[in-house]
Amino acid sequence: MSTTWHILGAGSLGTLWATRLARAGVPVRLILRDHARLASYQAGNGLTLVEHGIEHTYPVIGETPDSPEPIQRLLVACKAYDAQSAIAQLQQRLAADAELILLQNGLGSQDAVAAQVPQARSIVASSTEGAFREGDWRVVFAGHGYTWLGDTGQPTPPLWLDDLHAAGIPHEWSSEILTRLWRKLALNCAINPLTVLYQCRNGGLQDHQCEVATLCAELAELLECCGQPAAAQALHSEVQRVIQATASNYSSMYQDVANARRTEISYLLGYACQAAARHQLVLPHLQQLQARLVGYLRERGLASD
Ligand code: NAD
Ligand code: KPL
Repeated sequence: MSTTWHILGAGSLGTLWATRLARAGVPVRLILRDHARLASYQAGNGLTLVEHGIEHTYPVIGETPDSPEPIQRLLVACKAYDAQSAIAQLQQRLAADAELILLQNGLGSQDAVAAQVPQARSIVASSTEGAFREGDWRVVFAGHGYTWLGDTGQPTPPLWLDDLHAAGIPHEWSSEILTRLWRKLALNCAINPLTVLYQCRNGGLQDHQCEVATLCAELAELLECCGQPAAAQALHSEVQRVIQATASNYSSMYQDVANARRTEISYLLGYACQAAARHQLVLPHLQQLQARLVGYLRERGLASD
């Protein structure tokens, strides 16, 4: 019997992973916030994944953080700002040689979690898959993509990548996972805040090409300074390519703001500006962008951290 995957967070990505693992016969348990959420979940039939318009429901077992069973493998599928408090609730349950798979976007939360549970192996992920919630316990698989996984402290890939293979989760073990995370952070910093400030789809940034180019130049300087030259390579052309390829999409940050949800700004632009300050690097446009975004969020009564 293979090791159980505990999945923390029944949101978009947590459900996307839980349903595909369950479909492949891999043992999965879903950790819900509290007894009220568990009762609501248990009143239904399980988790539903909608793919190409066809839906399937999987009766994944749910539990609360205070369940007694030890956790050997934990997929952390909450937002970056929830990761530390979510792990704190589970700390007592983590086996001595537990493995954590961290799906959070941006940078900062992964190091914070790893420091919180130094006995565990923390594997970080960067994903281009896309999913959104259509209601409680129901997720739409919106964008097929890829997930890169890696461990900056230990290059050996874990054996459970076979589970991902069986589940049809496209993935690759990467020895350059930090480069991937930095590159994605830079892309998100060049695109997402501007889509919020200009209230536009990604393609709308074609009307703001100078601003995008200036930000890319500053972000590339930051990446070089942070020891990530590979992530800096041809950043501007990659950003232009993504803007074109996703022209009709609203960025994830745009959608968070439109739905009055907290953004992951602190783990994207906030992290970038802090890194610049640590290196005494003056990046005026990036800093101004952060100030504009924080102001925009505050004016609308939204969290700006
Ligand atoms: P989401 O908001 O849909 O889901 C997060 C879930 O975690 C929510 O259901 C929330 O209630 C739950 N949660 C938070 N704290 C918890 C706790 N203490 N105990 C139990 N549950 C808890 O978020 P998402 O869209 O799945 O994103 C997760 C991460 O993946 C983010 O960092 C996001 O940027 C990244 N990501 C998402 C996508 C996507 O398409 N959705 C793609 C790539 C990366
Ligand atoms: O990842 C994205 C997001 O919306 O968060 C893209 C499409 C790359 C835009 O930055």
